[in-house]
Amino acid sequence: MSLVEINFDGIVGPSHNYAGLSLGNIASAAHAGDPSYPRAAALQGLAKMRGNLARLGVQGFFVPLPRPNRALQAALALDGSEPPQLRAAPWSASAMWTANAATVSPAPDTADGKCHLTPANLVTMLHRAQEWPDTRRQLELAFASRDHFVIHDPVPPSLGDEGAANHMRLCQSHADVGVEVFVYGKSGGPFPARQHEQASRLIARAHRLAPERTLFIEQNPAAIAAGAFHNDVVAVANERVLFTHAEAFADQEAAYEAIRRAFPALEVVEVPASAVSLDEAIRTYLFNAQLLTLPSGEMALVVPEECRESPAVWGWCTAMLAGNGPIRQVIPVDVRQSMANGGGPACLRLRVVCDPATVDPRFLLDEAKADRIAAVIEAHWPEQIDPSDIGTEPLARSVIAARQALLEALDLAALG
Ligand code: SUG
Repeated sequence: MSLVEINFDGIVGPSHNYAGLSLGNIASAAHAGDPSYPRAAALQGLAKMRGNLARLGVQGFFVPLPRPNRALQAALALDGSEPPQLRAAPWSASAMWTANAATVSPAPDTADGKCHLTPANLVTMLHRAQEWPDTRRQLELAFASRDHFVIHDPVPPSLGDEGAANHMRLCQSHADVGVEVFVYGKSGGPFPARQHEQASRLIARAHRLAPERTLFIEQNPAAIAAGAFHNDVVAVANERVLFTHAEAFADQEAAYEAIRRAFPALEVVEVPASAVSLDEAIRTYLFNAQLLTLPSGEMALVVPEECRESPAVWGWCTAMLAGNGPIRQVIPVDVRQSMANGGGPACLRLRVVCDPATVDPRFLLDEAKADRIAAVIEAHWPEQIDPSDIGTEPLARSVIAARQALLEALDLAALG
């Protein structure tokens, strides 16, 4: 059995829109009420997937969830007098950010040698709390082999859990035993701390992780207050490397020490605030990057285009590449439609270390399938959604039909 890391990207749904739903997410608030471009958004995400497929030889995906969510619409007793945010919640395409779909503990880390997944309850935000039942159905289909995967119930409310966005794994190589680091928030100034410590601890127990290889670290409240609503906005790990802003954790030095005790080979690539301020890191999403191990063994950082446009961030990247660090390439990608809602390259993917032969092949991408997905998006995804379209029946019919066409093209009508 050959364990590799597979990135499962969320295909951006046909109802992608900017409703300003996420308190503490600066981009979401800044773009509230803007027109959105679902077709362009989905094609941007697909182009990122194609790039990583070419780089890594393997890429997975999840399909959009059913929207508008009729059950949530009914539960909200909508009659037109409600605020627009409430009307928009059942339409959210937020499941595209699959880093929030689940927390994943690969087989080498768990006591029973199976890969454990816990769907995130996302209870802090109404529009995200509706995701998990449909996400879970999809995980159960994609990872149906009970010999290899265990899918847990979500953490009970009101313990907030936002999934892999607050979870990092350090290891020599993906197939080796890893140290799992759970990052939780306690406070975030005016903004909610979405990941609760007891939710993280519960998941670690359920996944049967070894206590000596499991760490719980507090996120810097100042980072949350500056707009880092998930840890993956200020830090990312891959194999032995932790790429982090210097102000990511409540006690930065203690965090490094604790990780190093459990994983002595740790290499920290730290960006000081003097080079890139917390605000600039959050604006450009430098850390919401995919840190990939290429087949050559070199590491590449897939960053948003916004990083190249920032003199501070690009200056730091250029100097880093000129040095002798473990990250040898920086690859900008255009995911601007997702970025405008606070979702960068790393938000759009869930990492699962497993043998690809154990995954339902319908969720694995190849070039021919990418062409089929592109054709459906071009034919069916709305070109533009204006705020006044949200809640209307013509748009409901078109996004339902668009998703249905995709499910049929991918032989996934079972999720209809
Ligand atoms: O939960 N944005 C998402 C972005 C999630 C990013 N994920 C990670 N960092 N892993 C969120 O805040 C905005 C929706 C709106 O405003 O319409 C939104 O849900």
